[in-house]
This record gives sequence, structure tokens and C-alpha cells, in this order.
Amino acid sequence: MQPASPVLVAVLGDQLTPDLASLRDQDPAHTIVLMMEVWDEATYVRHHQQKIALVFSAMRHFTEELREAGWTVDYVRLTDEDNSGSLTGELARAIERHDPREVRVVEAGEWRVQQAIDEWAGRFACQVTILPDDRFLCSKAEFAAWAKGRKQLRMEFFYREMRRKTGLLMDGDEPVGGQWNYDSENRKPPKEGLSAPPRPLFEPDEITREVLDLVAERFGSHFGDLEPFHWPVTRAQAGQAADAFFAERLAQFGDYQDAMVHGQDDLFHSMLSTSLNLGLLDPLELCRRAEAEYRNGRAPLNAVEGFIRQLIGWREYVRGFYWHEMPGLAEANELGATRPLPAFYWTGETQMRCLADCVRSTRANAHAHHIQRLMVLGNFALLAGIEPKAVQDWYLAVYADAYEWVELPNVAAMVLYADGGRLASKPYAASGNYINRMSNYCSGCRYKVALKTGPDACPFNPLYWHFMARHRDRLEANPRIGQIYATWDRMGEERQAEYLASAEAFLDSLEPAEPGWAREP
Ligand code: FAD
Ligand code: DLZ
Ligand code: SF4
Repeated sequence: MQPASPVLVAVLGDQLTPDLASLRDQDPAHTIVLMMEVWDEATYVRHHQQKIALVFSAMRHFTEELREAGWTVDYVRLTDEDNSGSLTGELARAIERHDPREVRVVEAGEWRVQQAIDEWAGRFACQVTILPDDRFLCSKAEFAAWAKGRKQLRMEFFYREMRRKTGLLMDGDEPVGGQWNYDSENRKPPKEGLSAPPRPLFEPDEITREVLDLVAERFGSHFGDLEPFHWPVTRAQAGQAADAFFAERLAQFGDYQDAMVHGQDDLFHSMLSTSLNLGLLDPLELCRRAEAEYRNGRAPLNAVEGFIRQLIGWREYVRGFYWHEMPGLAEANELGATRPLPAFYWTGETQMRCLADCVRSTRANAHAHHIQRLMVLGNFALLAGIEPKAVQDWYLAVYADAYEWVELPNVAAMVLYADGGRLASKPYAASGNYINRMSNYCSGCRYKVALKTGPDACPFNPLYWHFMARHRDRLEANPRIGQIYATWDRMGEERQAEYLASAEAFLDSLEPAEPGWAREP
């Protein structure tokens, strides 16, 4: 008797979860798991070298984990002869090799990849089953139902639904502590000498070393330092990273969530986004652990609620928002921003100390923490009117945790207000004052944060007013920001002209980036 043809389960590079919907309930004896390192995924943007190494190493380690659990894995390496370079091409070759009766795959995290997957059923003779990614708490349909009829999609209301749904930090129907959100207690400026315990660093093993050599050879011209490489690449390492966070940093995460300290790249952040996005950690499990830390008296409510809000609030919300707003979100440019990305985003060569430090961390670690991404790198792009696509490409290329489903809503909607306010109630625009309050950057900067105009003024100061003035028509009616125009009007024409001239002189001095950093020219 002929053996029954197998089921072929395609597992994408960010689906490294043993309980993935496509693997669940399958019989390892009659299943072949297909994993594919392909050129297209490694180069659709020119990812930071550490990101490629992280994804390939985690994929290879996951293969080991699956094999130990009894699965047969057909693993395609980037360097395999005849590697076609695309996921669809490699699936076609695998279908020839295995003649499966069914191909199973969990929906992709990115629109671009999902478009390709949607063509598989028409292209291949066998049955193709596409399953929802239930590693997220909120399905696409659930988000769409919540969003229906709402003009603005505010995270806060979505978040409350997620709290009710999961029961996290709930006392019956009421939020623990009486408030849903302790954001106002997440904004302590850094005190002198603030430092956090170092996060665990994972030394490359043999598998990772081989990948690092491959990346150095094939992708050595991409942005970013490849080494030192310390990311968790296995579920066990990601678990250790989470343990260390809960034991050593969670308690202060809340107070210093928005703080920035020169040269202190992680502070009290969890540094778990890369593991979460690869599927090495389960967000709900992390939230339950965080809640236990609060209930056991080991971490305060502002820290635990803040952490849970990031995961079941922001993370779930931006994913829902992405699928709800695509493909238009990738093209949105409601503020009509057209300036090219300045070269310093890639080179780090700027005298603005805050930006130089954030680009340094980005280059060295393939990471910058949230407030650096939002209020330094993002705020500058917003105020300077940088073209959204260039900013989106930059963020997608430079961070080890970047996938379009999470990057794009944060960049286009939260940072650039390119969606015209579907996501954020107002643009996150700020002058140098904000950065000065929340960091120790300004004291060592060549620019003076106290100066408002002129060549020595902190460029954020005139840029802030330039932005407000050029978008007055749109922003004046916004109740959360419109009152600022009374201050602008009180300045008088002469002072206003000084602000605008200072901003323009600075903008004129910006050197645009050479093409080709983010995408192949
Ligand atoms: P922590 O501060 O410890 O937060 C805990 C977790 O909450 C994170 O690991 C992450 O999973 C989640 N989280 C926090 N904020 C957000 C948010 N705004 N959106 C979604 N999830 C959130 N995060 C990514 O994972 N990938 C990206 O490509 C990405 N791009 C961003 C671009 C911009 C412009 C901004 C403002 C934010 C972006 N973020 C992105 C969100 C956030 O900055 C990172 O998740 C965070 O810095 C990761 O570090 P951490 O794990 O130490 O986070
Ligand atoms: C990010 C990435 C990279 C660098 N390489 C691969 C790869 O070779 N094979 C793969 O399956 N996935 C890779 N990924 C992750 C994919 O781009 C990811 O599946 C999409 O971003 C989400 O749809
Ligand atoms: Fe940044 Fe301005 Fe402060 Fe310099 S003075 S570090 S440019 S905010």
C-alpha cells in the first residue's frame, strides 16, 4: 500500500511557536514542517544585520526544537543550491519534493506576505488551508467589529475591552485600583545617576556563529553592527530574559517608562519585543506573570498596569489597526510631508546629542526604546516634515523587532499623524523642553535647549513652531492642541518670523540621505 501523502506545514520566520495553529492537532508522523530562508524576506528592506541574524538563528534553533519533539522538518537554507529566493518559489519546490495532500499555513504578519499566500490556493493543486494567527488575543474580525462605526480608534477603549476579556488586573467588573490606566504615573524624569541592572546577554552558540558568518558575508553592507550579538534566539533564552526582567526591572518599569539616559540603552524596559514578535514568548503568559508580581506585592500597580497596557493594549491594538487600515495606511500622507530623510538617521552624524545617541543605540543594538523612537527620532521626523515612506522604511529596516504590522501603525499613525488622526488624538509634537525634562541629553549638547531661535538654539524649538504654524488650518480646531495658537499669536509677527527663519535655516542645512540604505536602489 502506498503511504498516505503528507501534510506540509509552512512555518514563517516569525511563527516560531510550537503550539502554532497550523501545527496544533497535526500528527508528526504524517506531517512535514517546511521552513525557508529566502533572499526576498531578507532583503525586502535592507534589514539591520542583527535582525537577519536573529531571524535565521531563531529559525534554525526552532527547527532543532521541533525535531527533538518528533517533527520532520524540511529546512531550506539561504545558501542551498536552487533556492529560488521567495517563499512561494520554495513552497513550489517543496510540493514537488513531498507531493502533499494539503498545505497548511498560519496567516502572515505582513500584508505583503499575505498577498503572496493568498495566491497559493489558485496556484497549487493540493488543498491550501490558511489559519488565523491566534497567538494574538484579538482576532482581525473582533477588531473590525470593535472599530465599526467609530470615527476615531482610540487605544484606551480597546484596551478596556481587552482587560475585561482577559480578566487581567480586574476586581470583578472594575479595574484593580479603581483606574484603568496609570499612564500619568509612567513619566518620572530620570534622576541623577539613574541606572538599571543589565539585562542578560546571550553568547552566540555554534548555530548562531554560523549564521553570523553568513550574514557578514551576504549582508555585510546593510546598516548596523552585526556584533556583539546578544539576542535570545531560543524559547529557553527568551524565558530567561523574561525572568530577569520580572525579578530585576519590572518594579521600576512604570516610573521610568518615558525616561532617557545618555548611553543607557535599555533602562528598565523589558527588551522582550524581539522574542514576542518571533513567537518565542506568549504575551498573555507574560501579562499573567506581571499581574502575579503585583498581587504578591513585588511590583507596584503603575509598573504592572503599564506593562500589561503595552502588551494587551498597544501591541494588540496596533496589530488590529494595521489590518483594519491596510493597504491605505502604507500610502497615507495627510500632512503632505515631502522632505527627504536626513543622512544622520543612517550615519548618526549630527550635533543634536539626543538624536546622535538614539541612532548610535539603533546601530549598535538594532534597538532603541519606545520614547527614543517616539519623542526623539519620531518627533524630529514629524516636525521636519519627512516623507512618510522614507521614515517607514527606516524604522522597518533598523530595528530587530520590526515587522510591518507593528512598525507601520506606530510610524505612520502615531509618530507622523499621516492617517490624519485615526489613531492618535493629536500629533505627538514636542519642543526641546520635553526632551530636556525626560532625559539628560541636553546638558552635553552643542545646542542650547533654553534658546528658542538662532544658530545655537535647540533645533526642536523653532521646528516645533514651524510645524504648528504650517499645520494651523488642520490643528487649530483640535481641542487637545488648538489652544497653543493663542501663545503663537501673542508672540507677534517679528518673533514669529524669527522662529520660522530659524527653523528654515536649520532645515536647509540638512543633508539628505543617499538612496539605497533602506531598499536596493
Ligand atoms: P517595553 O517597553 O518593555 O514594552 C513591553 C512590550 O510592549 C514590548 O516588548 C512590545 O511588545 C509592547 N509594546 C510597547 N509599546 C508598543 C507599541 N507602541 N506598539 C506595539 N507594541 C508595543 N515595536 C515592535 O515590536 N516593533 C516595531 O517595529 C516597532 N516600531 C516602533 C516604531 C515607533 C515609531 C514607535 C514609537 C514604537 C515602535 N514599537 C515597535 C513599539 C515599542 O517602541 C517597542 O515595542 C519597544 O521599544 C520594544 O522594547 P521593549 O521590548 O523593551 O519594550
Ligand atoms: C524577517 C525575515 C527574514 C529576514 N527572513 C525570513 C526568511 O528567510 N524566511 C521567512 O520565512 N521569514 C523571514 N523573515 C520574517 C518574514 O519576513 C515574516 O514572515 C513576515 O515579516 C511576516 O509576514
Ligand atoms: Fe536634543 Fe535639543 Fe537637547 Fe540638543 S538641546 S539634546 S538637540 S533636545
